[in-house]
Amino acid sequence: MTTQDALKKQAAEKAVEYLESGMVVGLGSGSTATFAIHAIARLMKEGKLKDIVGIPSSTPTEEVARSLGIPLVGFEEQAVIDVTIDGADEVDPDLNLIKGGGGALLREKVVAQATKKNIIIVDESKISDKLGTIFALPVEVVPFATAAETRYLESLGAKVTVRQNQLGKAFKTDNHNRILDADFGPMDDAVKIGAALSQRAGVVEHGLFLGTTALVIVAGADGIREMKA
Ligand code: ABF
Repeated sequence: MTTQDALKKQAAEKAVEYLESGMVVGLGSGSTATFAIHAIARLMKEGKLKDIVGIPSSTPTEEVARSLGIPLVGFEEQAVIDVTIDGADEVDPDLNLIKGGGGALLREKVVAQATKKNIIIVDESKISDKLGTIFALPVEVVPFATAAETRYLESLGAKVTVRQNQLGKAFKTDNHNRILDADFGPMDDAVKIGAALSQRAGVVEHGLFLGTTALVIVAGADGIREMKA
């Protein structure tokens, strides 16, 4: 296991301490969140967590959780999620996030908005002073609008890449949309960019998660620290 993976696992193990039996748990996406899913399954097996149901934020997460025997439900069965544990691509000092590196940002944001307490788990490489320093902003767009939104994002000052999959074809999200990775560089006004994108026809969702997070658990060389909203 790499050092970074060990740190991700440490953050995940810390986060699951916030779970209680009987909870509805939002299951995040990405490698860090996957460590948390394994930790939940282990606690269930040890009898330390009972009567947990999970709502997965992506099909890969659904597959992992199902393979580990975590009971899964949808929003048809549960309207409110008690705790969600998810990863992020970048975290600023105000606990604002860039998410979507794995392409799951729409379902992740739907899960986050239904959650009473959102917990983000990261290794220290994700921490920055200003969003956009580390990671380009993922923007989910309908396929029909790919070229139009590329030009729009460029007009806002971003360098735009249409995300491709391993086969060099356009990446498709769980919702059959495209992802534009918009590199704005360090953003002086993420709120303004988020607002512009949220009202833009053709943009389904963007990876700015502003004001949605209660706690960020950061695992680093000096140990684990918690950033609270
Ligand atoms: C997910 O966590 C995505 O939003 C984000 O891209 C990812 C980070 O991936 P990893 O934990 O593998 O670094 O929620």
